[in-house]
Amino acid sequence: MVRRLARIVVPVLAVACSLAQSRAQERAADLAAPVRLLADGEPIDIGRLSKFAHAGPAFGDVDGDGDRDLLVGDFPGNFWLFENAGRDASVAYRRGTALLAGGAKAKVPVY
Ligand SMILES: [Ca+2]
Repeated sequence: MVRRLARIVVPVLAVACSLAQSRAQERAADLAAPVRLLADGEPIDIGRLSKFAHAGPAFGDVDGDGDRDLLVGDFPGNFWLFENAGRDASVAYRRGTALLAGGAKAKVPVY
């Protein structure tokens, strides 16, 4: 009896899991297409600033002028600031520069 029940339940569960996975993939497909951010009209490429291209971006008002700038941390522990010369609704990032802290390049030790 248990084997007969398992022959019915297992295929039903497999179909249910397959449908749930398909719906999850459909929802993921609803995301907007990625947008390449520009700085001074050129695509932002951390690989050009850092010898390692791994990047951790964050948005925040770094310079205190009321709009969100782009701050990117890289793998060696440096930070690159892309000042927003526009507004939050229509960003215009300037070319990336090293973030300074106390007059020196900000850096987080990486072990
Ligand atoms: Ca700002």
